[in-house]
Amino acid sequence: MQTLDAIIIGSGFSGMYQLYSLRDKLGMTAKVLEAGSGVGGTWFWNRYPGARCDSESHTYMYYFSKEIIQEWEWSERYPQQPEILRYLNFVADKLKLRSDIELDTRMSQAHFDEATNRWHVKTENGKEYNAQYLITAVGCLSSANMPKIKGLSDFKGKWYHTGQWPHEGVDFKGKRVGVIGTGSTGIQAIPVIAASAAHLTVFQRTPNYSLPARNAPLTPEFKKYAKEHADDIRKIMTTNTNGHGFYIEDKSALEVPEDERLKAYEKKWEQGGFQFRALYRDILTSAEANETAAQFIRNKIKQIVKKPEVAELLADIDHPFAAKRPPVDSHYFETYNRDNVSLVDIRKAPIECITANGIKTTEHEYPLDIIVFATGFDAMTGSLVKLDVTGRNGRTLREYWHAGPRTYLGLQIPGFPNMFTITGPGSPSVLCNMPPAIEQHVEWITRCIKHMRDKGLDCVEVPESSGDAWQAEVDAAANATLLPKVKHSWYLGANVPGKPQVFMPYAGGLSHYRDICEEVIQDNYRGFEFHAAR
Ligand code: NA7
Repeated sequence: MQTLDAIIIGSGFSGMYQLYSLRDKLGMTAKVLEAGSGVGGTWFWNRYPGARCDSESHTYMYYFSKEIIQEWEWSERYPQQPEILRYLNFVADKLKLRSDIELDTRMSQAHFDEATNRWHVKTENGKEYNAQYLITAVGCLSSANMPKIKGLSDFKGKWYHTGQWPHEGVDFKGKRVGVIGTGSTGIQAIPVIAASAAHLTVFQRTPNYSLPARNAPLTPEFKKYAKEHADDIRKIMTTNTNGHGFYIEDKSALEVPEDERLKAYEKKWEQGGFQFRALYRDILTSAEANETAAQFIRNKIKQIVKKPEVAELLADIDHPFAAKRPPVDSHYFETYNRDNVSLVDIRKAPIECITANGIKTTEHEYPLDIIVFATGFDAMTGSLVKLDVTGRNGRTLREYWHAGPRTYLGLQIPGFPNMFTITGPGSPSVLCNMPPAIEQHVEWITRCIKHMRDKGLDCVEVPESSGDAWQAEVDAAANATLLPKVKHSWYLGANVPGKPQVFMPYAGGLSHYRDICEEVIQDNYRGFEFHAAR
């Protein structure tokens, strides 16, 4: 058994920065346990065709290191999966992290020992560790949601989930392909698959708004600008609602005349990306304001898609715009103008089963060679409850969260002392550009641990009352927006049958959340309880 100060689970953006912070800033001993055979987390697994980040590359990176900012160069406005993976490998080398990352090592069990205030951790490959701190860096969208559709084992063709894509890739040439799912992932993969498949059938349950990315190679001028203005860019990312590189305009969609508003939407549509959503402050809070954006996008879909019945199906969206995470696409709607692409409405005629030959809906059987499940993730809690973690009084996380997650600030869970959850439920991360949200969490945790070391404290935990009070804040923040209005959203856990429906992310905005976390520290870690070493 190896004795360490900290065990970190996962080597994506979070785990790598947490390792660097504890090891190199605080001089602690720490190890990252990583189930994959390489670093990168989400970007190690999600290798499906068209996989790309919908945050702009100059903001989808660490900002804690000036050297990394200066040395790394992105090639496109939105980074593709292979480039992000190269970036994370570059960081692992640059910060000399590899010696403390155990690859191909899946944690199988973690148990809190109340006598010593330490975690006892076991891995599937038989390693054992004893550590004061257990820090989960498992990502929010990393546990694949595989729908249980009758007959899958009878299917004679091949099938894949986008989040567990084979590293050798998949050849769609000459194949009849079916894609289930039209979330961000499906919307990215569909145009790329359509370009090589003989025929692509898209099975759509809920139509989706999507914004054009307008991806393009970055110009030398922009690359220079981003490096020279790194401090300004970081300031924007850390003082706005969503962690992106722009502010939300402080203007109501309803206070501008219609022609002016349409021109503004048109301009943002042409510019591409999430800035469309940032045009008016009330798009996510007023149904009326939201409808102005929603209607604009529905009209765009009908203009782009040439076959009226297909356009109608794609634009038949009844939830508010951006109340489900809006995808950003490259030629998604245009793809339906191809002769080799068809759209099936499984809201009207649901999938009955999978047969040996393909997918059978209540109306028709579609013969297929390959089925792609772009069906998303058991978001925010899935990867955490899968970990076999036992806290105080022998209580497991799965038991504790049976009715939905409870955390304090998304950072700690009542009854799980000395355990921190980077981007845990109750934090705003999934509503934001991730890297700045991750940096804030890692830095907060690092400060808390330093505080404990400075004061000779052995154990930090949160009482139930802190978890209850924070969940009330999470609910209130969500209810001030249109987000909980969507019944089938993964923010609520509604995409996974049987999952308790609790609004999971904190919707009060990243900068406000940062302020709360800072106030908590200034107020002597309000809501946390510390115990001195025995
Ligand atoms: P999402 O956004 O959860 O989308 C999943 C899609 O799959 C969505 O269209 C679902 O329809 C559909 N789905 C899920 N289960 C089924 C079943 N059983 N039958 C038919 N269709 C189904 O996941 P993504 O991977 O696209 O994106 C997740 C996040 O990853 C994204 O926001 C980015 O942050 C990165 P539904 O809408 O539930 O009717």
